[in-house]
Amino acid sequence: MKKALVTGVLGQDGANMCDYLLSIHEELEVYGMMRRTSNANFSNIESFRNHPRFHLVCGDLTDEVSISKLVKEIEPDYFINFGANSFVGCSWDMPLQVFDVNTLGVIRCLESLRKFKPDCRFYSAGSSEEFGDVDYTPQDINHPIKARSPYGASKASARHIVKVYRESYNMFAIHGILFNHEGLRRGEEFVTRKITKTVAKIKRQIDSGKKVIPLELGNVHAKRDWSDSEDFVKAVWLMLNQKNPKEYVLSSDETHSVKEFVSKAFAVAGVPGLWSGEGLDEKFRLFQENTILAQINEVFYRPAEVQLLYGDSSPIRKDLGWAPEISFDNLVERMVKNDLEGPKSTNAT
Ligand code: NDP
Ligand code: GDR
Repeated sequence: MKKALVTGVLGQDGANMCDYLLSIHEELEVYGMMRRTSNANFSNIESFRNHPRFHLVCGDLTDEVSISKLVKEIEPDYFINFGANSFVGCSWDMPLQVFDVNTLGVIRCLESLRKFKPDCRFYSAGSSEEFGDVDYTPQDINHPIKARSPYGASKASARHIVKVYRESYNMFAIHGILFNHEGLRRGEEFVTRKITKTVAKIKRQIDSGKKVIPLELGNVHAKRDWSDSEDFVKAVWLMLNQKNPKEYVLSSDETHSVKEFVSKAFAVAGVPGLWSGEGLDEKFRLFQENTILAQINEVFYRPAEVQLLYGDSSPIRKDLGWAPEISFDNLVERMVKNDLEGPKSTNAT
């Protein structure tokens, strides 16, 4: 039996990856690593937590002892590192913690593998945030590193160290670049989930004749290349199983503004609206009525912003035959419908 160790299992991608691996492989033991917290939220793994080939293990990317212990005990054939402080917005407030988890954490994984399981295949989750204030569009794997946040810089540093280990020790270690990806297991502080959850709440307020409490956002003009995480975990697995450790970009190859996401999400919920105004006065109002559905609150602005992300994933589509199945419209629809159904449905199936 082969073994895969996946960090960040209570988060979006870790849970989707374990779910996917358990569903496609009968000959794979899957170890999901969570960090110890006083009140952990297991909702993302409820659907497979009791699967006979799934094992929930504890470890922390900031603690070398815990990572080495797991590598020694499990002897994984695949190590998929989705664990991170993944929220760009908070990375200015805690840059040292972000580097400790996202950069030093990667070194701890690589060192443990180098010492105890050097033939293990390692995936490090790179980010389009490394491209920052982009030089050209669409961005491919050769785009220069121009990070705009401590988070982006931490991922760029991780990318360099993965390359160093790959070339120095001949390890199968890759840092594939992921553009934004969302879905039913998405954390609530990220803009897509914040929008879909609030849209569902507003729909309930309207239906029950209650006062509408508007959605509050920061920079609604930012453009992102949004995909579904369920498509991406399949591509990461393809990357890990190719002959040579080549790195790829994963993206939908489309770009949409936050404003567009908001309009679509309200439309899916049957609450059509229109944007008007500029800057801090920009508002999204219920069609032909004055009710404000969404407005700007500058507390959500960031010290430096990445205005435009738009990927080029043609190389992985051509070389490894990957093709995403969930379009931008499907993604918005799935997320809004899931949130309209209420809290019980936040466990993806
Ligand atoms: P999430 O925030 O949903 O999941 C990250 C997980 O990492 C959480 O479960 C978190 O634990 C865990 N974690 C945080 N700190 C530690 C630590 N010190 N030790 C062990 N685990 C820790 O992120 P995603 O699933 O969306 O992202 C997965 C990876 O992909 C991340 O590395 C992210 O930076 C990267 N990425 C994501 C993109 C996206 O759009 N989703 C795009 C590009 C890159 P807890 O649940 O306790 O908080
Ligand atoms: P991002 O995702 O920073 O791209 O990082 P996020 O959803 O947080 O922001 C996307 C864009 O929306 C703008 N925005 C807001 N964002 C949040 N969170 N809350 C708001 O109220 C709001 N209003 C406007 C942001 O300014 C930004 O421009 C995600 C994460 O998953 C990273 O881990 C990953 O590496 C990158 O995607 C690629």
